[in-house]
Amino acid sequence: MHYAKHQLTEETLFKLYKDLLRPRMIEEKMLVLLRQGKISKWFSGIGQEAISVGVVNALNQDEYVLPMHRNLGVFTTRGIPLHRLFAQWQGKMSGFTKGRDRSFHFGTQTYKIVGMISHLGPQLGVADGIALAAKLQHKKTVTAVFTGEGGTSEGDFHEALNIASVWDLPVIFCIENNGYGLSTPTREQYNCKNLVDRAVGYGMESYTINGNHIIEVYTKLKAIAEDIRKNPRPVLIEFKTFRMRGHEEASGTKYVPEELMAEWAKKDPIANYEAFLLDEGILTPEKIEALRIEIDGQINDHLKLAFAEAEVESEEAQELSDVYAPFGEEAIEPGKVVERIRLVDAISNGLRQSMEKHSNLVIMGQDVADYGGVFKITEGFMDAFGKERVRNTPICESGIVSTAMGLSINGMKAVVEMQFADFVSSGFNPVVNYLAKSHYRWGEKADVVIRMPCGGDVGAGPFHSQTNEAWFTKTPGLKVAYPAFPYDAKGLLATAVNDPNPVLFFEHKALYRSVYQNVPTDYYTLPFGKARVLREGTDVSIVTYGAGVHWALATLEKQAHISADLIDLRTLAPLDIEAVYASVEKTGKLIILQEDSLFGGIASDISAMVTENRFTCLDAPIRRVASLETPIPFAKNLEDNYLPKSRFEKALQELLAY
Ligand SMILES: Cc1ncc(C[n+]2csc(CCOP(=O)(O)OP(=O)(O)O)c2C)c(N)n1
Repeated sequence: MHYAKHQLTEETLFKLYKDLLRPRMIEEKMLVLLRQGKISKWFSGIGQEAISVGVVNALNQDEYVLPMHRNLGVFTTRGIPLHRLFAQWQGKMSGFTKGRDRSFHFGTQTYKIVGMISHLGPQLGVADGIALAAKLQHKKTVTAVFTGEGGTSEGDFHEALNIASVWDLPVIFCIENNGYGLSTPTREQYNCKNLVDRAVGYGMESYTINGNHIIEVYTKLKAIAEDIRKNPRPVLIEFKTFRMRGHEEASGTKYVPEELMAEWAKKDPIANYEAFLLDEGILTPEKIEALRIEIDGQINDHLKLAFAEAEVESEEAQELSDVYAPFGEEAIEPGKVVERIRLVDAISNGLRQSMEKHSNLVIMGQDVADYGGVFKITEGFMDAFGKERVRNTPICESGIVSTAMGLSINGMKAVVEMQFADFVSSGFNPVVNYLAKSHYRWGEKADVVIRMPCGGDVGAGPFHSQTNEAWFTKTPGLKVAYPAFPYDAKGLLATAVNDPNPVLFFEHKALYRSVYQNVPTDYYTLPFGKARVLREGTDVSIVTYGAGVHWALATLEKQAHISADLIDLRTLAPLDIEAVYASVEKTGKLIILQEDSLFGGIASDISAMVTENRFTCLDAPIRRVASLETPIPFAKNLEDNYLPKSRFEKALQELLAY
């Protein structure tokens, strides 16, 4: 490998060497500890250090970097105290995740590092969001994100690059092509010659860089970063390198041909650079020895600190309290002036007022800008708030949910409109794995609301009618709202936007234009976790939400003699189970009506909780009434039979007669 000084100062050349040596020496130590059984899993970046070190040195300290599992050099070059890294790997308290996640799965705002989740790909979209926030705030910064060549096969890679290109986001996408993804060689991973060739398809600039050559990595990245700061745009870089050890230490490298190993061993980024610095007289054997002793001393001192630290203690209350970011907002009372509007208007109105209140709020979704969204909720928003804050997105739910997370990390708020709730399945991974787990894992909020136009009775078939709230109520870390009335929808949406936690906000399409109410015109909020008792009675408790509320109301109107409590849950996570208990204590009978098919829905859990906690109050078995265990069908007769509204009245009468 040929090196030249490239007008770099001796100081810089020496710093780069020191930055390379530190992760190498830490790794060598870790491999010893691993053999001794003192640490668990280890993903080695030996031989790839020049990429992490070169990239981080080319960035400013206030610019975000999103590393993967082989980028120890990112963490050490950013100057994280080693004992905190060691504590993190040992699952100890002074790490970054209170023992809740392992290895490099953490972020830190102090060092502007956002670590990966295991699923690899979402990371790339998060970088888009961070860069978008920087661009909207007129910060002239770049964001660098890493992926292996294996990770480029994920849809998230395509989505993130496409978004960044369409939106001119200042992101440096760094592919570390190290020959293997676990045991899979590149020829089985992709079928193009070079991965950078894909940049053409995204309309993006690209570079191939020798990833084992620190001066090449550093000088090229520095020039690229400086240029992007002035002229924001994404760049794709393929670093050619090689993975010198197994995927993780236990899995070995039997499948890697020996010649390949030998060939790449000759290209070691540290040995070659060291030889160059020795030639140039910048290093001497004595200087190297002294530096090694210094780093070795640091590693040992910091290891001692980490080993001396006690194991984390498990405190149930503490664990539960960290699932959500703190949010104890006082409700803002509604004003006296009202107007009679539909559910769809109330949501639009509430969202508009949130946009006025929060200048850092961005709305993203398919066709939400000029077109106003397919349900017209954001009609006129683009004119009022501009195209930067009301953003049409390409069709890429996963990439956009990840982008929303990135906006939140970089100080903004996001509302994402799913065109139909059904399509959230294409963005499911970042919702349940990134947003939901972020605060519990590393204390980072996910200030994102996902609006979910949902529900059946609209003749729209299996892919435009689902009510999929149970996919999310199952997942700790998410909040779920499901209003049935305009008044609730407006106030709960305002709260959802204020809440720094991720909220799935369900809006029933069949109610959008059929339910009217007097709704206060001014801004107000309503608290989550508070059900509303709509009717009071003595003989039975009816618990429901969404369209179910209106079906139950219609039934009670028809059967005026029935004396029932009717409870509208309004939010499902948090769930106001106390309201249900209080009602059951009074009536002794409980029927739960849900639009979703029966198995695994919220009705089952409410039934279980009441059985476990209020069994002695019950005078009859609890009834659950729900849709059939089929996908939701299209034809009117089929859909009518699928939905539970025709079965509810009979079930209610049977329960009363019990
Ligand atoms: C969605 C998902 N699928 C599979 C895995 C298992 N897995 C973890 S890392 C990895 C290989 C990644 O290869 P590459 O992106 O090239 O990075 P490298 O490990 O080579 O640095 C695999 C298959 C995962 N973590 N997430």
